[in-house]
Amino acid sequence: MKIVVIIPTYNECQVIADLIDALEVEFRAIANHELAILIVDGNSPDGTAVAVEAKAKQHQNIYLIIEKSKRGLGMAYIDGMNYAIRQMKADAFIEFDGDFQHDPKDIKRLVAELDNGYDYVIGSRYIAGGSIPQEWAWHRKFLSRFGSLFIKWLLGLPTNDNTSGFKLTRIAGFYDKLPLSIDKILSRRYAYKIHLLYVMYRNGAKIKEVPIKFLERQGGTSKSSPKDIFESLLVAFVLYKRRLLD
Ligand SMILES: Nc1nc2c(ncn2[C@@H]2O[C@H](COP(=O)(O)OP(=O)(O)OP(=O)(O)O)[C@@H](O)[C@H]2O)c(=O)[nH]1
Ligand SMILES: [Mg+2]
Repeated sequence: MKIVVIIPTYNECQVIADLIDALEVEFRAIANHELAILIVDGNSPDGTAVAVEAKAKQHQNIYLIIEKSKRGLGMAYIDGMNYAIRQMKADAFIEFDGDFQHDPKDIKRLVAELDNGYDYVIGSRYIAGGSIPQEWAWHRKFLSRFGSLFIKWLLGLPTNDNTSGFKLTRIAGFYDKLPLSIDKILSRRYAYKIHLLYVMYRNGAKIKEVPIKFLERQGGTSKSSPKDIFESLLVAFVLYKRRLLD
């Protein structure tokens, strides 16, 4: 199968080259699939795209989309997902952060569950064996953990990590159901993740959580903001209302 690792970036030039190298090493251990990297850069002023272009000269499986400007995490992923499906003819895609918070070594564990027949594999911080960074302030730990629990309860989800950024999606059977356009997606930012998870679940995806250790950023600065928390709750309430009307 063709599996595309989609990485949105905004000012990640400190680590993106090392991250690509680490992914390429890991890909060699997944011999039964064809893996590619698709970077969706928000026109970073720090030269992230230049660093990616240099790596693309070394490896043939690196693709780069440069957006006109920073449009939000959700929009970057939607652009990437549409490109992976339509232009790259992907069978599955993986959502992956560009700051080393996700461990490239975990990719093969997600892919193994695709091979086991699962459609949606979540790198989960909130099952046995998973974790979040110890360095996080208590309020970030609290909001992340209880936000995820609240979303699970509100939407009747079977999953424990409902805001994870590290996920594998099988495309066959789900592409036409996914809200992959600006007029369908409920958030252009982080909260798009809750919308896609809910749609996969409601459309009968076989879901598997595998434990991951979510690491601390290796460089650069965070783009997450308190707005993402409010938007996540808003998206969850909109989905809850839709569920009542279904
Ligand atoms: N193209 C694009 N990439 C983005 C945008 N917002 C965030 N990113 C990238 O998406 C990934 C996740 O964003 P982060 O800022 O790391 O969010 P986070 O992991 O929740 O926050 P930290 O734990 O503080 O790093 C990183 O690779 C960012 O560079 C955006 O608007 N456009
Ligand atoms: Mg991050």
